[in-house]
Amino acid sequence: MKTVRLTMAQALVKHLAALRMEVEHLDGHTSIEPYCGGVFTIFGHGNVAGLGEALVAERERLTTYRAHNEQTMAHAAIAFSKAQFRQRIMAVSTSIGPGATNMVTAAAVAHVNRLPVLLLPGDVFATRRPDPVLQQIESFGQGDVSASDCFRPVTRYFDRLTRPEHILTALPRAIQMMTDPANCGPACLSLPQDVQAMAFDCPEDFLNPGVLRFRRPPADERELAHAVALLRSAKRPLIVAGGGVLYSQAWAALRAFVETHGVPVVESHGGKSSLPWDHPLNLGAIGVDGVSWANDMAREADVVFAVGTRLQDFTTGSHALFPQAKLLSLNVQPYDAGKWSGTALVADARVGLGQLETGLAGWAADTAWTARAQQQAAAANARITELTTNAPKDMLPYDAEVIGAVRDSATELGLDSGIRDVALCAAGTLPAELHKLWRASLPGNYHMEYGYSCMGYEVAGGLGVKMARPEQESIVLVGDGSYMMANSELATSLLLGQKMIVVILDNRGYGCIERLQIKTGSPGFNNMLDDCVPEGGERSSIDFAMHARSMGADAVHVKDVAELKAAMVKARQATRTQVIVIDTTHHRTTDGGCWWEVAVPEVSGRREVNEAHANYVKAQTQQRI
Ligand SMILES: Cc1ncc(C[n+]2csc(CCOP(=O)(O)OP(=O)(O)O)c2C)c(N)n1
Ligand SMILES: [Mg+2]
Repeated sequence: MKTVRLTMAQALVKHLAALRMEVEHLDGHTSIEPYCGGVFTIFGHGNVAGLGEALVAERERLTTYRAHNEQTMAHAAIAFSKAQFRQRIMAVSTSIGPGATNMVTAAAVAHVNRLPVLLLPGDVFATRRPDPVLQQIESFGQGDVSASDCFRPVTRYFDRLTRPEHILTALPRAIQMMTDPANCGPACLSLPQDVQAMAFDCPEDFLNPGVLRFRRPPADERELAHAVALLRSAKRPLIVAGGGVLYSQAWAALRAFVETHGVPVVESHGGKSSLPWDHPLNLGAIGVDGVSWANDMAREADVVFAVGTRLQDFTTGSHALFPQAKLLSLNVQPYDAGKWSGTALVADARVGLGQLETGLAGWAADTAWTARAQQQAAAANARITELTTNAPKDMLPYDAEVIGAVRDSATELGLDSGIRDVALCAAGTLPAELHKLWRASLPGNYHMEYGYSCMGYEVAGGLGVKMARPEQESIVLVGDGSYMMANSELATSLLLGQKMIVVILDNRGYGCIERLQIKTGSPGFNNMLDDCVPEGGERSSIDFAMHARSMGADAVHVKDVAELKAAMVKARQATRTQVIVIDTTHHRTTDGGCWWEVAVPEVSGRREVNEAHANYVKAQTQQRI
């Protein structure tokens, strides 16, 4: 066997640079692409000398990007992979200690959302010779614990490489996991700084890995037979499309299935854009953030066919939305397929939908059910136009109008927003409004991180989307609170020449949480900025446009929705990152969503809390248990 003398870091970087993936595109054609889209890194002690030396040597084959915060640069990497339906990744490298633990939240984001990212935190010396080094946490009771152990519960593969040749097993295992559709998630290879720099005899084969492919596991014959029997018994079936439809690129199979059998579709946050917004059988958003017409049909369905969804509480109304229905779950991951005593069909979504067809020949939903869904879907689109364009003028604009103006600004330029734009968000009032109201015509044009719903994902996520889909408009819609939590990758977007449009909705606080607080019986407290000024404090006055400008973006504060639309037209024509700020109200939202379980205190001196608790206990009786 031919070998070459390399440091562990050099072998790692050369392997990553050489990896190729067979990527499937939206139109179905495939091409061989670099698997790793680049490395985000902030250097410090623990990665600058070892990994840094290897990265600079390979910079022609594998690009290194500098960012401003470890958590958010990892968010950008995660968004990159989500926007490419998990087919490509980025790696993220940090120093030891705070650099590493800054990235733990991002690891959790990727873990919850089943998204691949290769995390490469630096670690303390394997030899322990200079201990304790700067930033070493020092456990009194466990000699082998370091800050990097925080990654264990939030990664799907964790390894600490204490010898250079460990890279030969650790890296292929991490990649195997990230390219396995069922187990896909974040991998963490923690790299002690001395080991990064140690040399070993690296087999040359390691530097020329084979082409990667996602596998598509078919269904088991017996599970398939049960699934067919269940669907054949259904008169009022409803498909819940989840993120798995997108990751499996099963949109054409889903469309064929629903059109053949007359089955209406509702979409989770993860699954939105599985069907075009104007498909006659697409009822739109289901659940807590759903629309009333979709939720009404969910309450009457006799079989809910969950395709590629984790069935989280926002989708199922904390399991109280469709307790009457029998559940069939098609999922590549048995953990998900087996949830809530449903009938499991473990398979790739696209393959599984295809396999069902033989057994379902001649079967269709009741014609009245299908017709009702079609009427609802048609009426829904008029309703959405109404909600997003015709708000009362006696108060500040609300999120729905902002969504309408952002969308319609494309029309002014003769563009189709549904095709052109990727709308991105993660937390606050906006996810519910976007879920209900955003119109996506192509898969992936709705990019919502609503697994971890991590404030601070937004601006960085917009950067990752632009890097993955340069031909599209990356539009970040973000609340003032989430923007304040993490915004520094705005500067990175300018540094890297990756244009995005950021629309900040400034309602002066944590609007959605205040509404939740009041709904659960408490007074508004500690959420809106004006309620949080102690004696001697100063009323908050953040100039978001000036803030964004200071980082290099073009930014304007618009006074109303008409100005917003005009600013959006200009922003679309610009080539560099644009920020538009608009004052909004948190007192107005669209309705339609179903109950969500939030625990209300059992005893309280407040009448409102007691009332909320009584309602809470009543709502719980509807839950599937
Ligand atoms: C990192 C993180 N911390 C806290 C929360 C809880 N949380 C969810 S939304 C929200 C407020 C968001 O405020 P803003 O972005 O201004 O949106 P608004 O609700 O005002 O529309 C908070 C505190 C969260 N989701 N993520
Ligand atoms: Mg706000």
